[in-house]
Amino acid sequence: LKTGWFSELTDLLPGRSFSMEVEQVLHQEQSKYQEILVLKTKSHGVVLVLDGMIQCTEFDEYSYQEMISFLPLFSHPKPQRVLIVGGGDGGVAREVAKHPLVETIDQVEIDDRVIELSKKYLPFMAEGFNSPKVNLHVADGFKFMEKHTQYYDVIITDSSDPIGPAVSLFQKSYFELMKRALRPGGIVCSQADTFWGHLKNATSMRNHCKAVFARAAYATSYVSTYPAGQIGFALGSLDENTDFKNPVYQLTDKQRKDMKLRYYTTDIHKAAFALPAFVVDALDEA
Ligand code: AAT
Repeated sequence: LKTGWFSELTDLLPGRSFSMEVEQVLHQEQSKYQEILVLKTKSHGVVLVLDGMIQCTEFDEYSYQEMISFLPLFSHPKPQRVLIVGGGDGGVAREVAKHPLVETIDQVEIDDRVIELSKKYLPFMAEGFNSPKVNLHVADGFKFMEKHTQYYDVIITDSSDPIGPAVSLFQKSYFELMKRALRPGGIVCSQADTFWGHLKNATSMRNHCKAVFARAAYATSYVSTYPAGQIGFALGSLDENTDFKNPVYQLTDKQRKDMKLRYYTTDIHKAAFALPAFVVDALDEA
């Protein structure tokens, strides 16, 4: 390896690696839950890395934060109470707070060090925490879910990968807890890995939704700095009339510009459910 480069080397991605040239290591520590690394890179601005995996880069973070937020929010007719699990950088809170019908946002992040470091080094994302709609809880998302019943309209799980503290958020029992925490008509959306090489994880997340909810779907997006440049989302709805492919709100160009959206459009929303043949077949068979 060239010196001065960060390489994503983890057991989750055997035999391959994505690298970026580092200008400065802004911060490095072992928190109670994970190894946190904040880098200033030549090509991607500030980058947050947890346990060796890239969580977000200044260059393309909006592609992920907007999609994980607006795929579920624009599929729900009245998303007033939203819960975000994970998302310690504040980027998803920033997006969710833009939705005019959202009244309250609870967020439960396990690691307060991610929150504090994001406020310091990723203020363009952590600005999400400044919204008066946001109530931040530092706790385990799985345990938080056990304590809530029939309360939320939308639950967004912006979790790190299924290793370390996030493992429980990929289990079927977590989807059952989310179902209980939703009001009638509620919708969930979870980070669901890439179908390139991790097809089993992707189908398993969609299957949890299918087993637990009246409607389930898998959507995809491009995120240039995530493994294989692609990440999926598992969506579930308590309402059997939910048609994820056709959002209940279609944004005009003016509306999306007013909301400062840089990735999400109504066309991108619809297209997110068009999947490659091998993925369609794997989901059919799963
Ligand atoms: N916004 C994109 C960044 C993330 S961060 C994921 C967050 O989930 C981290 O801050 C981590 O501390 C938090 N987290 C992990 N486990 C739990 C848990 N059990 N309860 C609450 N929060 C948790 C997502 C990046 C996706 C990467 C894709 N490769």
